[in-house]
Amino acid sequence: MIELLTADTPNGKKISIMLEEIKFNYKVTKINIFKEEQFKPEFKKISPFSKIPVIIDHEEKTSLFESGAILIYLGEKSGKLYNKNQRTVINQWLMGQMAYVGPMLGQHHQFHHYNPGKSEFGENRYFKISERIYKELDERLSQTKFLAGEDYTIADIATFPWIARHEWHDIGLKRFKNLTRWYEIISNRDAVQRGYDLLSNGDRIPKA
Ligand SMILES: N[C@@H](CCC(=O)N[C@@H](CS)C(=O)NCC(=O)O)C(=O)O
Repeated sequence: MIELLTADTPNGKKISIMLEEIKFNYKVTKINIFKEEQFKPEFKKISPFSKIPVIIDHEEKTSLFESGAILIYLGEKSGKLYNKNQRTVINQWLMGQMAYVGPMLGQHHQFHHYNPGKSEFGENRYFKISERIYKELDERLSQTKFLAGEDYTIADIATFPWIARHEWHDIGLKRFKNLTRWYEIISNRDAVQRGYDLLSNGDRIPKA
């Protein structure tokens, strides 16, 4: 059994979507990051940067932090969505999500969604970077069906919950037809819909 310690955020949803896709038995333990539960010593022991998500694999008596590392672990363990022959390509799109797409869109959330009017520089900078990310993903998806090629992989699972915040971004997902096609295909997967509703409170995937 896998225990997923998380909050209901894009990084958290990556893992519940993956667990639904590979049909692993799991339970969610909520970490309230607004009440600073991530800084409790028992959580810090398994998450040195005090961040969600974390998993505990009770069968293996092991725990993991960092969503990309968790996706790789679950992909290897299940033999699904992380095909051995495609790993070089999958890793690039996964690392690109971890190092660029997630952190930049995360900053855009901070300036544009949570704190508008506080910094014109921050708002403009991350709006432009986010728009550029939409364009870059759209360009890639004009060449391939999914990010790492013709198959749906952990690289798509890592990226999807961030694009699912498109209403916060105000960039206009529909302007990007390949990204929209990709978004709609993934949105329609049953496992993705179940995993998106991480805390079972009826959270639905926003339409494109
Ligand atoms: N690179 C990390 C980022 C995780 C992350 O930023 N988690 C946020 C929520 S989405 C968090 O735990 N924030 C609480 C904090 O930083 O105190 C991953 O992908 O796992």
